[in-house]
Amino acid sequence: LGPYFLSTTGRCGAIRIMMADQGQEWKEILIDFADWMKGDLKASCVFGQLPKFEDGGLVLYQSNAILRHLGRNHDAYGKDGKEAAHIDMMCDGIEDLRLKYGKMIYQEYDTGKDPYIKDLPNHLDKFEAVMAKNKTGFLVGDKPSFADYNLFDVLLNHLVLCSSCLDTFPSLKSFVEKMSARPKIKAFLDSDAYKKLPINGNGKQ
Ligand code: GTS
Repeated sequence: LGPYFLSTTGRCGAIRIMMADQGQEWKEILIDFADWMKGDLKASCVFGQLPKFEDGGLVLYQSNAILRHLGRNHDAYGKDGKEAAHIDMMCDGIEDLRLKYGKMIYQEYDTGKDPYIKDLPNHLDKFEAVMAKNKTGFLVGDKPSFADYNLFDVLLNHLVLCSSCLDTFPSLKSFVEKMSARPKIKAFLDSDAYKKLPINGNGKQ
């Protein structure tokens, strides 16, 4: 496995957390911004962006496609087509939140942070409802899917933005606590490899 990541947690957080929890070993190549700006790697990427992920002969771009690939390979994509469809749906909902978060961080942090935090419960309550309804501690089915790792990563980022953001969402709060306590995830979150990276490329969080 050989993912190329920009030197941030960014869109690679969920991929790393999932690989760690699934007991995978990977070699990662971190690209610092100065090297990225030289342009050669960017020009070689299908969509001109990282992450890039290599698994044997397979080369993949797009973080959600990479998560789906890991989901297929690690039995983390539901037990049947119906669960897989719901997992896809949840992943797309997480993507919508990730895009809103990225817009605030990269385009309007100074003026947009407070309104974003004020509006955040109107987004988190959707995930809370699904989590509470499923009752297993996961979004879909009774074990973690790639959407759970994706949600977990997004929630960790939001807890840095606003440490109280889950206080009114008991199912999400318990989900984060339980995911954080899974031994391989805990070891990864405690590692320098995780801690040394900023969440976002512009230093805002
Ligand atoms: N839809 C893409 C995905 O999900 O992989 C978006 C990828 C993306 O935004 N990549 C950023 C990038 O390459 C880095 S990160 O935000 O994922 O950390 N930025 C540099 C550039 O030149 O666009």
